[in-house]
This record gives sequence, structure tokens and C-alpha cells, in this order.
Amino acid sequence: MSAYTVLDPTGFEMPRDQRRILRWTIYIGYLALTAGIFHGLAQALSYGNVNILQYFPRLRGYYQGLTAHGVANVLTFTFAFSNGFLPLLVARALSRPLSKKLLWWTFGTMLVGNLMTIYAVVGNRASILYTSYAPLQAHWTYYAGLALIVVSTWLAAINMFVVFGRWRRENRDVRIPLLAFLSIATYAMWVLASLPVAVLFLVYLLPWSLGVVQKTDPLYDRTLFWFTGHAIVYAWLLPAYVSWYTLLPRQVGGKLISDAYARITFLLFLVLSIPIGFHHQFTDPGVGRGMKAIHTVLTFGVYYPSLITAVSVVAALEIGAKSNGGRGLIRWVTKLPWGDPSVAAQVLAMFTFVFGGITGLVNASASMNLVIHNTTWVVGHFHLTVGSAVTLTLMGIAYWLIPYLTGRKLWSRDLGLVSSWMYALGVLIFARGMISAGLQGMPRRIFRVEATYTDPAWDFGGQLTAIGGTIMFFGIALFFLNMLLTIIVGKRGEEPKDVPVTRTMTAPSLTGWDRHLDRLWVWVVVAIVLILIGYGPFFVGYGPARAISPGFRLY
Ligand code: HAS
Repeated sequence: MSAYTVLDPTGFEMPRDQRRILRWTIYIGYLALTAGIFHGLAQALSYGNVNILQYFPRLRGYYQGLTAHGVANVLTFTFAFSNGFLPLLVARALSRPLSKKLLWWTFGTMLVGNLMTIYAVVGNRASILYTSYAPLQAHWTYYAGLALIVVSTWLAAINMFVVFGRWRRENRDVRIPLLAFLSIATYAMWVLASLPVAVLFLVYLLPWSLGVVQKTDPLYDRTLFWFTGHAIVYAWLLPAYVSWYTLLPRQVGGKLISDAYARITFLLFLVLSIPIGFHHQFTDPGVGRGMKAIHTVLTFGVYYPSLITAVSVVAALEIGAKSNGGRGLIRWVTKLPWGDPSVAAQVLAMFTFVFGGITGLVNASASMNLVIHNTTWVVGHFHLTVGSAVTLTLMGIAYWLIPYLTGRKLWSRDLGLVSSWMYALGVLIFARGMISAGLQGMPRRIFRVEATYTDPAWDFGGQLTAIGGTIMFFGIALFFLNMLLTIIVGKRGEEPKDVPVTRTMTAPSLTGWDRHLDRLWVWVVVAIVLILIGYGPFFVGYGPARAISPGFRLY
């Protein structure tokens, strides 16, 4: 079987000055991850009836901390990382530099947007949680800051599209290298998905917060939020998938079985990720049952690309392990390079994601959703997805990426292994607690220690949550220490010199149907048609937004 190199075999070195900007963009993400986990620890302990929140300096309330946790860990961390990572991969795959000006603008808008949201949240001017539900109202800097973070992702996307456009003009009859294709498809989906939330912030919430308009429409606003809000989870997930498909197999000595499968998977995400947001609003009055049914069916549809992914990436791992002497149906797993923290973290991330997928299936089933909605079950679900599949993968990537970008060797592989295993173990215990207590009706988003209601049935789950959350906290703290020491005192000259790019077993075909997979714009049009079917009837039937609710400021 012939192996097809996805990359230009002559290689390409990213200019040093561009690496520096990418590095600082990515640092914002890892800093946000670390900053966000302090409230995570307090929150987890509170479910075990331990209150450490009272010792947090300057913290005025539980919801202030929970807003900081959500914004830092699911918005800033993920997007700052992707803004650096995906353009780097596109440049590497197409063997050409990015636009330096756009890199600076991406970094600058991310930084300023982040500082504005920090100002709002730290000053207790925006204790409204990351979902930004009206009629809870935040200071205008919060909405403007988040809007700038979205703008930074658009700038990163434009940078990739521009480089791709130039490459395409010179390479008309060539298939897009897989690494570039997957990275570009990820942000193409996100740019489309992010438009409703941009409208929400800029057209509705910002003027309302500034007092330009006095009232807003909570249902309309929530719908705009979730219009973006489920696709956003795939914008967090797909950079991890890019690594699982195109980098990790190389790291384990394996190969990807099918180039076309990988492209189809990402196109399915592009087409199906957006018109499914009503599965977050099954219990909302004002949204018709027909719309909820359409979104349920499409949600089950978006399950498939992850099932394809499970088959593809596990096969790639198996090929690697078997070339390393692995045998048997399952035993080959022991022959994966478990001593490499980058591999260990990402394989553990995959393992936890299996449970994230199973819980997602329950969420998506409209009738079962009624049992778990707004309980800690959902928190268990999203810590098995964004809180582990994504977070652990992004930690794993850091073990080669930060040395590659800084020119310094990873400070300690052992510490990397310890923190990855700790985090994975912690998240499994934490999620087990959240999920079982959620089934007993324990509500999410409460400060249990001070709640005036409780149920002894929540105790065991609450304790597991506290234990797991504490282990997770120390796992990330060790990761941060390792990164800090790598950046400051890591040995120079022993860093990885290149991005670890995977080979596929067969070259992408130059004839036949699968060439059409590369016509991204056609798939964008298909996505738009599905979005019109999925959201058109609601906006036509319900709109325009009704000015009915004044803002409530909890500060
Ligand atoms: Fe979700 C709520 C449905 C995936 C994140 N989700 C949330 C919330 C978040 C979130 C943050 O339908 C809460 C939002 C809030 O604040 O209210 N979710 C799904 C479904 C999927 C799914 C069907 N979610 C994700 C991902 C997330 C994420 C990914 C972040 C990155 N989710 C829902 C629903 C709700 C919801 C409802 C609303 C609940 C409510 O009522 O509020 C699917 O995409 C999941 C598909 C996943 C799989 C798993 C594939 C497994 C793979 C690993 C292979 C590895 C193997 C092991 C086999 C099918 C690819 C290898 C190991 C070795 C050792 C070799």
C-alpha cells in the first residue's frame, strides 16, 4: 500500500517572528485555562459541602466566580488556542507564511477583548454566566469584550483563507492537503456559526447595556445565543479532532486509514453543527414542537461524524501500536507510546470522550432531556467533552507545540505524564459524581453550601465531584508549572523542529467523486440551506424581537 505525504516533503519553516506572535496568542489561552480553574475547584468542593470561596480575595459572589470560570475556560482558552494553532497548521500544510499584519490584529483583538471581559468580571460588573442570558444584564465592556474575541477568530480565519486563496491560485488542479482542509473547514464552520451571537451582542445586548434601548426580548436573545451555542462546542472540539486525525497518528507511528473519511467528517460538521441549537431549549416555551423535532433529528445526525472519528482514529492508533509489536484485539493498546505525555494525554482524552458521547445522546433525546435538563448531569456531560476531550487534548498538544514554538525542550516528560493521568482520573470521578447526583435531581449552577434546600441523595455524588474536581485542579496546576518551566528554563536546541504530520494510507484521488469534497463553498451553501430550514420558520413566525424586559443587574 502506498503512503501519501500530506505535506510538501521539502518541509517549510515557519518564520521566527510569526512563531513568536502565534506563541503569545496561544499563551493567552493557557493562561486563561489556569486562571479559570480556581473557581472550578471552589465549585467542585461546594458540591461536597466544603466552602473555600470565602477565602477568595476580591470575590463578591458565587456567580461572579462561575462567570469567570466559564468565560476563561470555554471561551478564552479554546479560541486563543485555536487562533494560534489552526493558522499555524494551514501555513505548515501549504508551505507558506501567514500575513504578519493579520497575526498581530488577531493577537491584539483577542488581548483587548480579553482585558475588557476581565475588567467586567473581576469588577463584579458581569455576573451573568457565559451564556449571557437576558434579562440578566452586564456592563457594556463584557459584551464588547466578548464581541472582540469573536472578531479575533474572524481575523484568524481571514488569515487562513487568504493564504489558502494564494496557494489555490498557484495549485489549481491539486487536492487541498488534508491538514489545511480540516483546519480551514473548522473555522469556515465557526465563522458561519458565530454570526448570530455577534448580532446578539452588537445589535441587542450592547445597546441595551449602554442604555440606548431600555428593554430586550429574553427568548429572542436566548435563541440567538443557542443558534451559535451548539456549533460553538464543535468549534472547541474540531481543533482537537484535527490533532487526532492528522498529528497524533504520526506521533504513535501509525497512519490514517482514509483521507476521504476525514474530509467527509469535517464537512458533516460544517453542514450539521448549526441548525441544532433548539436542543438546548427543549423546555423553553415559545419555540414550537415542530422546530424542536427538526433540531432533534439533526442532532442525531451530528452524532455520526464523531462515530466515524472513533473508528478512524482508533484504527490509526492500532496501526501504530501493531507496528510497534502490539497484538490482539485490545492488547495492542499497551504498545502505544504511553511514555510520551503528548500521546498519553490525547489518548486519555479520547477515552473520556466516549462517555461524553453517551451522555450527549441522552441530552439529545427530547423526552430524556426533561429528566436531566438544568441538573448537574449536564455539567458531567460537558466536563467529559470540552472539559476533557478538548482540554486534555490541548494539554497534550502543548507538550510538543510549546517546545516547537519556543525552541526549548519540554521541562519534564514525567510531570507531563503525571498531570495528564491525574486530570483524566479526576475528570472521570468528577463526572461520575455530577452525573449520578444529576439523576437524583441535583441542580446545576447552585452554591450548594449556602443553598436553603438539599437532598441526602445528592451527598455521594457531591463528594465524588469534590474529590474529582480537586484532582483535576492539581492536574492542571502541574501542567501549568511544567509549561512555565519549559518556557523559562527549558533546554535550548532539543525541541521538535517540525509539526508531526500524519500520512494517509492512500492518496486523495485526483479523479472521481471525492474531488468534490474540496469545494468548500458548495458545502457552505448546503449549510446555509439547512440553517434556513432549521431556523427560518422560528424567526419568520416569532420575529421581530419584542422590547419587553428591562435589565436586572446583580451588582
Ligand atoms: Fe453537548 C449540553 C448534546 C457533544 C458541550 N454540551 C452541552 C453543554 C456543553 C456541551 C458545554 O442535546 C452545556 C451548555 C450549557 O451551558 O447549558 N453534545 C450533545 C451531543 C453531542 C455533544 C449529541 N457537547 C458535545 C461536545 C461538547 C459539548 C463535543 C464540547 C466540546 N449537549 C447536548 C445537548 C445539550 C448539551 C442536548 C443540552 C442539555 C441541556 O438540557 O441543557 C455529540 O456531538 C457527542 C458525540 C460524541 C461521540 C463520542 C465519539 C468518541 C470518540 C473517541 C474515540 C475513542 C475511543 C477510545 C473509542 C459519539 C471520537 C480510545 C481509547 C483507547 C484507550 C485506545
